[in-house]
Amino acid sequence: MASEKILITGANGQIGTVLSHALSDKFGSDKVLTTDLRPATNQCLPFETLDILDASRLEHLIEQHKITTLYHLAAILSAKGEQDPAKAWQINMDGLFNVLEAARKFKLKVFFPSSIAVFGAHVPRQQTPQHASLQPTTVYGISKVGGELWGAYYHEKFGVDVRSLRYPGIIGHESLPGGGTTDYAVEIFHKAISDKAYTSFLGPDTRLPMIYMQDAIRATLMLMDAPAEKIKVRTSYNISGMSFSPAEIAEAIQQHVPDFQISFAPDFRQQIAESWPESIDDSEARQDWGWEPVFDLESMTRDMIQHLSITA
Ligand code: NAD
Ligand code: AKB
Repeated sequence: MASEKILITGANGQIGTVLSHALSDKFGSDKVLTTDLRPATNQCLPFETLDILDASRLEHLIEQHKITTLYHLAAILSAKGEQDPAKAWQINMDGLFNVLEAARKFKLKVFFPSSIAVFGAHVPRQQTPQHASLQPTTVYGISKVGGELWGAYYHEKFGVDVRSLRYPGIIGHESLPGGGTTDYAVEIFHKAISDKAYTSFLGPDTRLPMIYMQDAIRATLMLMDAPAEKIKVRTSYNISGMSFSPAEIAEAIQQHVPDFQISFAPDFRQQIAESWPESIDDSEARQDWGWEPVFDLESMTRDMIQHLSITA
């Protein structure tokens, strides 16, 4: 869309830091307004402070900047959410309502990231299918199930073009994670470079679905670019990149850092991880809009080590 003007909430987080630059490369830096509760540290894009709970400021910014598309990334993630469930529920649900209501009023297109955290008991943990029972055990997962359903409702009842992906754990060298259960898979690289040792808060054999940042950003742009008739899932699409355990990623890192040592001290996040799938079936995203990941464990590890070694 030639006149597209984008607002990103939670733009200073792990994904927003990278997505905002990808969108600015695609549409031009004057077409992207980044917003967050906390001030920008290294953002060079236009920025406004925005608490997503402040609906009137959100609407003011949308009007002032003639926004057409909103990427709603502001949220509290799984591990942080368990430490303050009421706050996580408020930010994740009331924040999304403010976004959906603004989208209805101003006819915006919306991207809402969901998560593999929507799954819980009673699903196959290998190749978890798109359409499965959603009984999460974290407040984060419950908020994402609610968010998916509200997105589909706003699409159905009000014609709002809400699109969504169930991201796996995202690994990238550009930014640090913000309080999730999959954070270990980013931390491990930083510690491998700085200390040649890492203590994992998940046990050695805890497999989880993961995706490299480049693939996650590409999936997001592909989904948002796809013609509306190709979007058959209006709750949220499963997408997959790779699957591995802490022991397996440590072995992949040892190919590049031979004296790297891993130890294990599982904490409360172990239980969260055990409630999630080990791998994801993303065949509907592949069929509907041509999704295919590029990075596997080996190529992601090589790229992470290369980038982090340069900046170390
Ligand atoms: P993050 O924690 O790194 O960033 C979230 C950002 O939201 C932070 O910069 C924070 O300051 C901001 N924020 C928090 N409360 C806010 C409020 N009240 N108002 C405005 N901003 C507020 O998270 P992320 O990893 O970048 O995740 C972005 C989105 O993607 C979230 O919805 C998350 O659930 C989803 N997601 C992320 C992953 C992942 O592995 N990173 C996986 C699945 C889904
Ligand atoms: C988390 O661990 O909370 C996130 C996610 C998979 O949603 N990274």
